[in-house]
This record gives sequence, C-alpha cells and structure tokens, in this order.
Amino acid sequence: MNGPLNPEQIAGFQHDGFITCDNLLGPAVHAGILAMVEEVADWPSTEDRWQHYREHTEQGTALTRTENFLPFHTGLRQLLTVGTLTDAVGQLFGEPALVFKEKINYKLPGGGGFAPHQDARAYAYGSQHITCLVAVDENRIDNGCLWFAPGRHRDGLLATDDTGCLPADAAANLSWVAATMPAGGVTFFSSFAPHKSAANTSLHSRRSLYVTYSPGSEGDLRAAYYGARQESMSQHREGDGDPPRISTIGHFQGKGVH
Ligand SMILES: O=C(O)CCC(=O)C(=O)O
Repeated sequence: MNGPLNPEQIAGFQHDGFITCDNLLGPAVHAGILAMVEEVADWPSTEDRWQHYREHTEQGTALTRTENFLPFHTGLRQLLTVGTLTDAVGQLFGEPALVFKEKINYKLPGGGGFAPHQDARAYAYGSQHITCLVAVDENRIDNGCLWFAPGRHRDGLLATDDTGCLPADAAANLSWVAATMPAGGVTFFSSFAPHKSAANTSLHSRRSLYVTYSPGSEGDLRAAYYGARQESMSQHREGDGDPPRISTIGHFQGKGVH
C-alpha cells in the first residue's frame, strides 16, 4: 500500500514492534492537534458521551485521561480517520485501517506512570491492533515518555499478574528503550509490544494523543469495544474497594479519583 512510511520504517516496525517518526506531521498540523486536545480537555464531564478520568497529584486533582471523543469532535475525527495517520497504519497492517479506540493521556506535572503491560490484554475484539501515539508535548524521560521492549511483540501474549500487567520479575528481565520524541512526533506500536512509562516528575505537561486501529478486514469493532469497556468499568466501580481504574487493566500507577 502507498503511504507516508518508507520501507525501512515498515521493516523497523516489524522488527521492533514500534517505530518513532519525528517529522511525519508538520508544525501546522501539530499546532492544530494541540488546539483540539485543549478543547477536549475543557469539555465538561459526562458519563454517556466522552469519559474524562482524573487523578490526585501533589498539585491537586488533575485530568489524566479522556476516552471516546471521536464522535463529538469533527476535527479530531477527520485527523484520525483519513490521511497521514490512517494511511501509515494501513501500510503497517498491509490493508486499510479502521479506528478501534482513541484516548488522550494528559500526564500533567505529578501525573502517574503505567506498569509494564501489553495493550492486547485489554483488547478483546480483533486479532491485532496498532496504536499511533502523537506527542502533543515533547516526550522526555523526565516527563514520563513511553519505554518499549524491542522485538518482544513477536512473543505474543505474555503471562500477567492479576492486574493484567507483566509480573515484576518478567518485566525486569526485558531490555527497555525510551521512545523520546519532539512535540508533533509520532510513535506507532503493536498492541503486543510490551511498554511502560514513569510518572511526570517535570514541571510541564506530557500530553499524548493515542489512536488505536484494527485491520479493516476484521470489520468496525469500535462500538463493540466501547460497549464492553463501559460494562467492565461500571462493574469494577461497583466492586469491592479496589482502587479506581482508568482502564480495564490495572496498569495505571497514579491515584485515580472515583
Ligand atoms: O501515556 C502513558 O504514559 C502510557 C499509556 C499507556 O501505556 C496506556 O494507556 O496503555
């Protein structure tokens, strides 16, 4: 398939399970994304349309994640469903890509990190997924960029603990590399790629836009995914005093707010 990625980038993705592209989107596109992410962050809380999640930080309560905003924002829907990002993921799948889910992780100063995990563990629909991570702010080590274990996506679904994350000893045996990026950079990663991130210890936000795609030949799975996610999240809320979650697996290491 034709698209913005070159053969070396496609081979790099297949080999490592992720690739980082610093210059795929120009400064004007990045400025537009920044403005749209700020609009979404300002939306009021709802249960039945998009979902905002918050966390306690030393600076007070902070927005940590927004899910399911695509139906409600024309500009982001356009950006994520046609053009450079979708075409690039189509090249990586070798067939047209459809949006499976979308989220913004804000990781404001003091925002929590994420334990080592594979996203595939949280995706019951579809055989494989590729996530496109757009760096709204620069992704650095001190503000909690992602770390990947190159090549380990080829091991398939790894064993987990009861939170759905990799056991600490298994994670410690992997080699990790930091996916640092300038603002406007993009990382594509497989849902089988083990990854983790640290808390944001800097004074500035590390906002990232994540859009996850599934292969078009498997059909449009987004509605089924979000239906099941809502169900699982509300069952967890009614559960027995576990800490609040922002996902169906317990990878978030910040202090979620109910
Ligand atoms: O945004 C981050 O720091 C990591 C996010 C992540 O791994 C996830 O949401 O599954």
